[in-house]
Amino acid sequence: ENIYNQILNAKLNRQKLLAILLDPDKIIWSEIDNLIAKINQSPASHVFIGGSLVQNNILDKLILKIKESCILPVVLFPGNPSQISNQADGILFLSLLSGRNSDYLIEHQVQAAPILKETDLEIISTGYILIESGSETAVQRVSKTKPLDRKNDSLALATAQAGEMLGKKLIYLEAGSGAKQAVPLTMIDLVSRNIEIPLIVGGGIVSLQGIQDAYEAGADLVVIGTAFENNIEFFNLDKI
Ligand code: 1GP
Repeated sequence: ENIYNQILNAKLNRQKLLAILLDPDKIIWSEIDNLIAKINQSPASHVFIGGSLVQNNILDKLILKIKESCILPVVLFPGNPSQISNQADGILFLSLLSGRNSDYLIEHQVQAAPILKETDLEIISTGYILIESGSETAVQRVSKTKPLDRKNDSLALATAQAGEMLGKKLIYLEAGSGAKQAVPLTMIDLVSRNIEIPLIVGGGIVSLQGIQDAYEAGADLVVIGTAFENNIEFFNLDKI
C-alpha cells in the first residue's frame, strides 16, 4: 500500500500533495517528451491518468512513456471499468457517492473487480463527490447524476462522512474537469476538519493561488488537469 501510505504520511506531516491529471485522448504525441519534462520540473507528487472515453492501448502506451523518464507514482483515475492498465502503480477505485445512479455506485465496480484482481495495481477505495460548479461537466453528463448543491456544505460533509464510515480510504471533492467554479473553500474547510482520511480536491482550479487556497482550506492533495493541459508552463507562471 505504498501510494496510500505516502498520502497518509503526507497528511500527518502536513505536507501538501499535487497530482497532474493527464487525459490520454488529449495528449499531443509530438510534444510528449517536453510534457514529461515539465511534469518532472513541477511540484507534482503524482500523475493521475483518466478521461471520459479512453481506449486501452493508448492508456498503456502513455503510461509506459511516462515511466521511461518520470519517477512519480502513476495512478489511474478511471471514467469506466474498461480504463484499467497494469502499467500503472495504482487506481482510485471510485464510487460516486453524490449521485444515485447505481451503475457508478456499485455496478462498474462489480465489473472491474475480477479484472483488477488479475493486476498488481494498488487499489485505493475512494468516495467520489461531485459538487455543482456553474454548468454541466463531463462527469455529470456521463454519470447522469446530479451534483451536490455547492451551497450545501453540510450535505457534502454528511456524504463524505458516510463514505468514511463505509471504509473509503480517500474522499475526493470534485467540481468536474474544466469547471467554471472550483469546490467552495468553506466546503473544503468543513469536510477536511470533520473526516480523518485524506481529502482530494479538484476541478476548475486554474491558478497557483487557487491551489494554495485549497491547501489552506484543508485539501491534502489538489488535482490540476485543464490548466496544465492548456499551458505546460502553468507551474512556472510565478517565476516568469
Ligand atoms: C477533474 O479534478 C480534475 O477530474 C481536474 O479538473 O481539469 O478542471 O483541473 P481540471
